[in-house]
Amino acid sequence: MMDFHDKVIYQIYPKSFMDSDGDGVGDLRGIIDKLDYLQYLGVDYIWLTPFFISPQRDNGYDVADYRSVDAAFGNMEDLEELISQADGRGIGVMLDMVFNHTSTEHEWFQRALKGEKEYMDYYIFKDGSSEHIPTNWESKFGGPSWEYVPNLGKWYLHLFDRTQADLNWENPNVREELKEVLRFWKRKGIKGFRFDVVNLISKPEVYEDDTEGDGRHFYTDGPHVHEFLQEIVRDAGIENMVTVGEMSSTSIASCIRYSNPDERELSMCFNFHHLKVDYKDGNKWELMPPDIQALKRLFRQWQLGMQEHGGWNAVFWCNHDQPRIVSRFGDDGRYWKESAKMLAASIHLLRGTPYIYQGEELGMTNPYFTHIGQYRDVESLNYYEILLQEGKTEKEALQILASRSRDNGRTPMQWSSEPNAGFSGTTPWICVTNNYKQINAEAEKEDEASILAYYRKLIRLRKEKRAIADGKIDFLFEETPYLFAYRRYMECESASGEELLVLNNLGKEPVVLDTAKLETDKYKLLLGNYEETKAGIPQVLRPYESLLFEKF
Ligand code: TEU
Repeated sequence: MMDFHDKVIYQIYPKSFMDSDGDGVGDLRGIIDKLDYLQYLGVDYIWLTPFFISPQRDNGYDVADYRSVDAAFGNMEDLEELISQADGRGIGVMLDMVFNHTSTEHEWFQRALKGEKEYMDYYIFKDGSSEHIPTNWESKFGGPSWEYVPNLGKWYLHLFDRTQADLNWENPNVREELKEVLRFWKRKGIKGFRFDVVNLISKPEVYEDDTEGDGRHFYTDGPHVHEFLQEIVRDAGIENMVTVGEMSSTSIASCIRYSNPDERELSMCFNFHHLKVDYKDGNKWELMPPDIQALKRLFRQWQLGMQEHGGWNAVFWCNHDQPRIVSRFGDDGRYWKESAKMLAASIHLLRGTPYIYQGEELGMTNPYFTHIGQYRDVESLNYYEILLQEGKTEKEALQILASRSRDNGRTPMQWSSEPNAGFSGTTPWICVTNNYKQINAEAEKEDEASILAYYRKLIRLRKEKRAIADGKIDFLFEETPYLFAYRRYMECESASGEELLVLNNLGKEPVVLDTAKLETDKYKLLLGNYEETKAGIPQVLRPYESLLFEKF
């Protein structure tokens, strides 16, 4: 078994996790204060999203210095203490390496702007007059992906915000600089890395207009991406650490290469195809209910494709860019508890390493903001304007944001029923979701039937059952709409021949099970998400019901 197959990783968005110094912004000491909670939950690693010095145009994904702690989050001593205190609890710290681009406030870019050739070559500058944009590619946050610098008479590429300039990975000096960053953090005791949009680092040789799309097919999983990854992983000496690449619009074939141990690239990959099944015609800003059949199909394809060719998935529903899953594919009203638990089980029992995003383990919901003034995210603010320009009314645009904004996942962690959800002694940088009196960690710790308790059980089960961590997977009842069912089993296992059966109803209507296909008297119930569950395999699954059985 690879070292990370039985591990669970918890993502922390420091700005919204815990504010220890009462300024309304979460910080590193706040994370230290909550390590006991993370140990109680049972996670093996925490991945911290960027806390480096940054102008915060994109909440830290615009890094101005890769080897620093922004004063808003604390200082290097706080980080060192966090690493050592986490280590004492058996928790490894993973950092977020934003290596596709830097902030335009980074020293390298500032020197490039002064016309220093050496540093201009760190970025992607193209000659041209202000009227001649190099290509028609679009930024992921809306608008063109090029910005003109009048005093240089050149354009620079930014696939994200214009303050996030893309690095030129073709330049070996850039790669050396980034390896040094990795070595620096390794020496500090960091145990793993998440690489931000790392499949976008290799740009094409020729820059030309995209006649069919926004330009992504020119640079997604680009020509030298595998070479570059192999090189930095090898030279920085991080082959044995846990690494995960965030892969934008990628393919199964590419992710097999990124994550197959023989290729010596990364431990695993995030892909987002399953989180686009509610985008109408692929457009995030057009509302549509989730297409559950497409969701089932995608899981099946990715699970089987990766299994067949030795790849490894990071499995997840939530992160700081995504709305809350219980509000999205579940039901945050009547079936809040059941659907949150079912969604948890449906991915934690898959083949892959599960990620939990802070608050997901409590069943935190979208906040349903109603004013544009409540939003903070650069993408949300840009798209609000774009939607209005496209002719949407304010009400319609707000409705879209309430479902799609990245801020849905960025509201403060709900620790208790105290003011500001126990996150801060003062008004937080972004509003708390107003259901925190019912949904919070303190209340759920007291309740054996809570969503939190369910996540703890799922984490423990991964450590107890080899079939979960390392077993094979195959899918059952594919033709039954809303039924997401699979088997996990150890092959060639002499002793127990461990085999598990997972049944999830992804919908709010009951699902009839064709039990003739199962040896129903051979299964023992291990876990169920309803408070009362009969021991055997039922004829009908209740709304959002989730059951885990072991075969004997
Ligand atoms: O995100 C990459 C990315 O492309 C998306 O998740 C993006 O936020 C979404 O497609 C917009 O609709 C990563 C980080 O997770 C994100 O927070 C950063 O803003 C982005 O990279 C740039 O660094």
